[in-house]
Amino acid sequence: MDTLANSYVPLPAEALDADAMRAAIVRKLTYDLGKSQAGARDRDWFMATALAVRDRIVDRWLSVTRAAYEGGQKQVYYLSLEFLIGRLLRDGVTNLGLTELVSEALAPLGVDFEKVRQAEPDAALGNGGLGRLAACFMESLASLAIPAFGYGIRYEHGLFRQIIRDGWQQEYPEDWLNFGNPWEYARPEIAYDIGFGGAVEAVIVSEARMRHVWHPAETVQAVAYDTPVVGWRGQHVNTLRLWSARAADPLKLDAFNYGDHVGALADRVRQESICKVLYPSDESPAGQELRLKQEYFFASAALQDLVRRHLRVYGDLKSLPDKVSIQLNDTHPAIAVAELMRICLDLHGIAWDEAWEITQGTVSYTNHTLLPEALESWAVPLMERLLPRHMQIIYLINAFHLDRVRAKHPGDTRLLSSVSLIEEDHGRRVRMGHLAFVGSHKVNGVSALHSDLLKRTVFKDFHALEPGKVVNKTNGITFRRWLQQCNPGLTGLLTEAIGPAFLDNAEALKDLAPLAGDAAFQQKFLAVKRQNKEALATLIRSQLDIRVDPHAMFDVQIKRIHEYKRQLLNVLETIALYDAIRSQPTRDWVPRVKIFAGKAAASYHRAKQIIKLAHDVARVINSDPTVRNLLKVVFLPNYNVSLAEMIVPAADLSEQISTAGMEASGTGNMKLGLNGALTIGTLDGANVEMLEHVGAENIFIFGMTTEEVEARRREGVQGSAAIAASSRLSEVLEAVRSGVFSPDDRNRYRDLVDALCGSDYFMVAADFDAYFESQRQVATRWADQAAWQRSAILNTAHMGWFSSDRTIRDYAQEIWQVPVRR
Ligand code: 26V
Repeated sequence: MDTLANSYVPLPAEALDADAMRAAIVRKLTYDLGKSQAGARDRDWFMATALAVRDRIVDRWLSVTRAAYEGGQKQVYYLSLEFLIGRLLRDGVTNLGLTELVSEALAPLGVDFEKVRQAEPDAALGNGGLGRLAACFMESLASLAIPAFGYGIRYEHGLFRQIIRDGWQQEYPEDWLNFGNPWEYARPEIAYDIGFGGAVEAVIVSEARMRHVWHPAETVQAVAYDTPVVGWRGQHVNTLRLWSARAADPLKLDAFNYGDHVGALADRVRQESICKVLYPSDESPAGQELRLKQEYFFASAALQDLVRRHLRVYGDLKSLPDKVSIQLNDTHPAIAVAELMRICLDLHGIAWDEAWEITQGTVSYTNHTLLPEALESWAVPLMERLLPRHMQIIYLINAFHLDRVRAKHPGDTRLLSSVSLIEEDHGRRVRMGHLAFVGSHKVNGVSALHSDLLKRTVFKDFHALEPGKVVNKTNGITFRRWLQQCNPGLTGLLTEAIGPAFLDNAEALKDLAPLAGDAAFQQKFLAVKRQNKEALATLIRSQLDIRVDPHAMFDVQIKRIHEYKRQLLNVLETIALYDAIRSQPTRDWVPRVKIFAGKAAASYHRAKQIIKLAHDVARVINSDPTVRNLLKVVFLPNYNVSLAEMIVPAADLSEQISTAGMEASGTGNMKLGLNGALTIGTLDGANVEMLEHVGAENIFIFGMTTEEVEARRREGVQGSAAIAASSRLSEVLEAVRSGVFSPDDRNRYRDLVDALCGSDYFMVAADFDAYFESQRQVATRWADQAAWQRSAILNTAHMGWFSSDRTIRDYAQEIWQVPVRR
């Protein structure tokens, strides 16, 4: 089935005319915003431009949405507690093909599109990789014309704003909605009641049948806010539907009339707090009740919405698995399994077995981490109090599930307790990963290694019971944002060199490979990179008042700060290099700028300490005259999608140095590789597949493998062993420990160094020498610029497979069974 044929709506001629666009923008400014041109600021022009662009999306949006129902197409629903979207203006404008037109429309008004673009606040409704993946997937779903909805929460405050004071991270609230959001349509009429607490009544329907009625103690309304998501070339538009909480009873009028003005509002404030802030997902176990409320709130709203839509067209729920696919982005929406069962059983009177078939046939689950401390579970008493009917259903799911296991493996109590949905050891808890697993027809990991590890570790017993259920879907990134939009220079060069086919088919980037050794092309490739580096250097200068040389190697590590990602390893290597430069200042050192950016979870002290160390080291190195311009250290504050879009095109070296076995995939690795950075990395996550695609001579792989890490941990080898064996590392750690970089507080890093001497859980000491050595090979390659440029070009050429279009096609084919154009 060609999903495009019946949905194509050409842009009206007026939409392609710069004068008409200008008039539209001015109309928006005047009549929607009530501003004069003279008084308009960049932010106002942004709003007016976004509203005018939005108008050009709506007709298609409405028509393709209608066509999907009428054509009986299967719908994909992507349930995610996070969507790390960033800005949307350039996304919409690029995909509609209006980039030049909008610039032309604005120029005669004396308005610079670039400034307008930058006035848009980032929608930071996510923590990191998981949320950004959801945003890339939404864009690819639309580009592939797969009818889909994203469901999530419209947080009033996204991820905190990071401010660095005296080297320490501080968190401030993010107010992305302060000046309004031009992309969203509020749908106050699309609202669902979400219940919490209360009791369950068992009603006898007949001798053979019992019906359960949940009487919640409290209900909150979920109200829809829709954002159109326009695909590449503007042919298809999907919906991102985010839910906001609205108190069912906004004001207790009697209390108000008695003069209790605050009390009259208290319930409302409490209920509406559900969508106030994004939880930092990489913070220790979410024991918080509010987090569970968020999870149920959005999962229930999504299910009520999609069930209502399905019933309107098909009349009953039997056909749900044929017409609907629900993808759970991690376990955060896993309660959807119990909620869909409840809807089938209690609201539609469907018998258990059929309800289970419908649920399993519809739902699938993506796992994004193996870290045991990151696997979600909820205390049974909390679940019983907040979601009493769901708890009953989970017990029943578990009972049937364990019956099946017992029938296959009688007497195997170890197996039973391992696969039980209820953990009995540390107080009774519901294991959300287990619930998601049993409620799904497919479970996937996000890179080949990660999926294999899923089968070997967390889901080992499940995998043995149901081989074939765990599959791999290696992550990808949308090339529209991460190449075309963020790197127009490179996009232009590529188009000139290999033609525009790669814009529609990422694999066509391969055509670049024959040019990798071409000296003239290398010069052009280098020139683009240089220009991007100059832009970043300007940003660094304006933000930090540090001058960096665009001719130096830009060595970049940008991601959440976490011990397993090993920014500490990078900082320690920086110190070692500093020592080496100081002891031989006249050697032919390769000039480098070490660039860091990333946020630490607010309560993660060790991660904040690492940020502080990076700043302490930066201060010492950047002010040491013997180092001159050979080494600079820069920490750019408040890492977000927009900052990534500045750094990624300017990077020469991409640091992907996580402890093997700990990074499920990584996606920054792909973004940086696509933009011509060489990777230095471990055999972890999708680095493994990057190695296969770019070839061993174009990537720097070092360090212990997953198996070696496991063995070393099992044997309990201490970090002190590695330190004793390395005079270089010993010196570095002695300097850190003794306060060379923290003269104001000489004990600041004592515990940090002690942890490395002890268990060295993340193998920082164990991998140090291998990493240092690999970095010297990087420098050697850099010294041969022709060889470096060749590798850089081949990285871009071989990154096509990492397009999220490929990932989404794989999901469509193997998990969702929806047709997709090739
Ligand atoms: C959660 C937690 C919670 C407890 C403390 C430690 C910790 C560390 C990490 C996490 C992240 C959980 C989920 C997540 O964000 N995974 C990321 O998903 C990306 C998209 O699949 C993937 O590229 C990253 O490798 C993976 O970390």
